[in-house]
Amino acid sequence: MSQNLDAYWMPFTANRQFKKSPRLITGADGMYFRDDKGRQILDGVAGLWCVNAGHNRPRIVKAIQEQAAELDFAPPFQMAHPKAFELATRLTEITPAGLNKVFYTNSGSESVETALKMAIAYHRVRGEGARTRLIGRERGYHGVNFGGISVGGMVGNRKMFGTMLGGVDHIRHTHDPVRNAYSVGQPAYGAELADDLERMVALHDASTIAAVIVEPVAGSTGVLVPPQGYLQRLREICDKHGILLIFDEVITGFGRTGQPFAAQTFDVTPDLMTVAKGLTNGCVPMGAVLAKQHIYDTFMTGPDHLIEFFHGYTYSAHPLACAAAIATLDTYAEEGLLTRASEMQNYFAEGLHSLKGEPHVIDVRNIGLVGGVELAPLPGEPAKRAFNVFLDCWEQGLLIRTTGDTIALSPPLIIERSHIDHIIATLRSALRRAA
Ligand code: PXG
Repeated sequence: MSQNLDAYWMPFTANRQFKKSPRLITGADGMYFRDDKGRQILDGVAGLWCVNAGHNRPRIVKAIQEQAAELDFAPPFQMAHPKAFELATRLTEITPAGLNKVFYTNSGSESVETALKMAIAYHRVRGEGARTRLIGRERGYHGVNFGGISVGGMVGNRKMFGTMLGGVDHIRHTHDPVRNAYSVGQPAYGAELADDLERMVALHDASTIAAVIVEPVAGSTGVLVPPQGYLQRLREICDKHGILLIFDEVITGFGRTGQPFAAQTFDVTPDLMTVAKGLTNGCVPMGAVLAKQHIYDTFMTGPDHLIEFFHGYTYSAHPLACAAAIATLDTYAEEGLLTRASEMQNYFAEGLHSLKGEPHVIDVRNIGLVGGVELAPLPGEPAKRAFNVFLDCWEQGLLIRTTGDTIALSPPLIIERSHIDHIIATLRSALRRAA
């Protein structure tokens, strides 16, 4: 390796381990990455839950190239370019009913900050300025900015960073291996865990609570599928108390669970919805917050010439991102990808659940084209066993993700049965080799 690896401080990475034995990706096509040794690596995680249509799709590549040559940048404040409107309209054609206003950001983390600020400001504008409290959930992941880690519930992402936002509380997570281990799809037990929001109301009073934010399927914490009835119950409690419900669909959006959005898969519509990742097929950074009409309307008061919502980013609605997103939506539509996970999920689930009984496996979880395989940790060394399986799979030409001791799979939605067979066989052999 002739390249100098010193200067780059890598994100969410074991830098020293990586720099001792680098894993360098140099190209990609369809279901595969190519590494610097010319090996083909099957992508079991759609990059990082984002490349839903597979890699280097020609229509998207062309759209980005043409856009770069035509309009490189347009200021998004008090200005706009046509594709920003075109994309917003296109998005609202596939989003859950009523989520028809689009605010652009550049990442999932920024979408989360935006949604939290929107929720607090919304209540203030309509005269309930005391509603500032934000409720997250234990084990939640909402990106890495201060709002997101405050409402988030993964201890490793929080413990280093001081006191974070005040006025935040958390409901319990839904992971219940005693009752729900090896559930296929939504687990049967745990709808009552949504009642924890009533506990928050009893403690803080609804009049102080702006919003509750959850991932419909928790991804980063190790694939936690919502128990049957849980999200419905959360929706009911929010409605009862005037609390906004925010779904963080950064990984569940754009077909991952079998419908365009998890809100549709589970038939529960939030008031605000955050997206990113699959919005541009991972090609250009972009995120968005989808809001209900009445939330937008609430802000549209006061003199015409005044800004209604003091928030936005230099790169909101960046022309390259808009072009990439429109071409991505075209690709999804042409190939039926936003519902393809519903066709593939049974085969995927069968493969995943066939890993029950393999060494170290203590649970298997799945929904759509998301899979979680939880391993018993090595005694005294949490996360190491799964990381070793990750390294073994990489050597065998398969990219997976691990978080703690859970292996997460979220392949591109163009996946074929033969790829699923290959993923499961590779994983099985790695598990059998694992210490
Ligand atoms: N919300 C959710 C639900 C996410 O999964 C973010 C927000 C933040 O998005 P950005 O674009 O700011 O990274 C995410 C990100 C993993 C993994 O391996 C998942 C994410 C990021 C990194 C790793 O599970 N999701």
